[in-house]
Amino acid sequence: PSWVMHCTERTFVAIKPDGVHRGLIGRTIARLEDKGYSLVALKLLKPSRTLAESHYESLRSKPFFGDLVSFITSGPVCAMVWEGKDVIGQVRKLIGNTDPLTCAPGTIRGDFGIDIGRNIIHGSDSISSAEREIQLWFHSEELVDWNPSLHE
Ligand code: 3AN
Repeated sequence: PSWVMHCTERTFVAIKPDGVHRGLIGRTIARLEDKGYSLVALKLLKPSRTLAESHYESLRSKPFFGDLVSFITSGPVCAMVWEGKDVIGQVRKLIGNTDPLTCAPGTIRGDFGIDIGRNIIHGSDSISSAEREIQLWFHSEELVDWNPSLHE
């Protein structure tokens, strides 16, 4: 179908250890599916320090960097790649601002959190970070193509 042709943008989403421990994987996936996005990769892992430090590379100089890396490596993370029209920007809207206290109700952080250091979920903030983060967290064979015939 013609609509499949538009669904080429991809973003990296991770439910952080706080979100996993609180049982928010299912509800988070449901929100992104309900919006109309397709899951193209999914795994649960406890990230290594190296992976966490690379992921948050741009925040290395921040005072909270050490705590952030300790936190993200402290337990299971549900790493995903989602695909669809404008998925990077739309997922950021569904997630809400960095500080859950400033998020609108209805957003994931707005509905489920109060702490900036425990803000449940990560979503890539640009095309370049999405590409970088997808490569960092996944091997290309782990990404599923929903419509392989288009690329034959
Ligand atoms: P976002 O996750 O909304 O893209 P970033 O990239 O600025 O926000 O920050 C990455 C992560 O760093 C946040 N999700 C949050 O866990 C943590 N973080 C950001 N700012 C602070 C802060 N002021 N204090 C503690 N942790 C922070």
